[in-house]
Amino acid sequence: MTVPRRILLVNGPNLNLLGTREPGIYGSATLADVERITSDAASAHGLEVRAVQSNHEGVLIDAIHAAREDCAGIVINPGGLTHTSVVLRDALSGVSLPVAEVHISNVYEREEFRHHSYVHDVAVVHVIGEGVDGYAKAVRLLIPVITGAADG
Ligand code: CA2
Repeated sequence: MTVPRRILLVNGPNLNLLGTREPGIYGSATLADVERITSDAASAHGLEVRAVQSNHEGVLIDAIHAAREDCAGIVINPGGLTHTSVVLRDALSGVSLPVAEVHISNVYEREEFRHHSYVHDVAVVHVIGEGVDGYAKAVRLLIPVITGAADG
């Protein structure tokens, strides 16, 4: 079977507020900017991006399940669900696609409750605290995993 040339980009709850509040933590880029940055990085490697953002956990789970059909990997910033959601973790491990976990802020330099990620050990790539450019880095690091190349 040929590998689909598509990546699913998932942004979790409240990330639709990017660029409107808390610029000191998250910068001034918007969710649209994040989606463009990710698409540009993917298209440089001949891949397209399907982007989903939702404030509803079930919508994210359904999008992850659907990715089984036509995506080669997942780039996800689960937002606050990172620190709370076994359900999201189970969905990611259940689809058996390579996962890149992204956080815009450095969660390890913030409150202790942000230090634990339920997603961490189901992801093969982690980009933490590199701002919105971290999404492009996540794509670049995910490509060799998707293609099976030794490095990227
Ligand atoms: O640093 C990240 O990317 C986070 O995943 C963002 C989450 C937070 O709960 C995680 O601990 C770290 C929060 C997303 C909310 O984004 C906002 C953006 C602008 C204004 C308000 C919230």
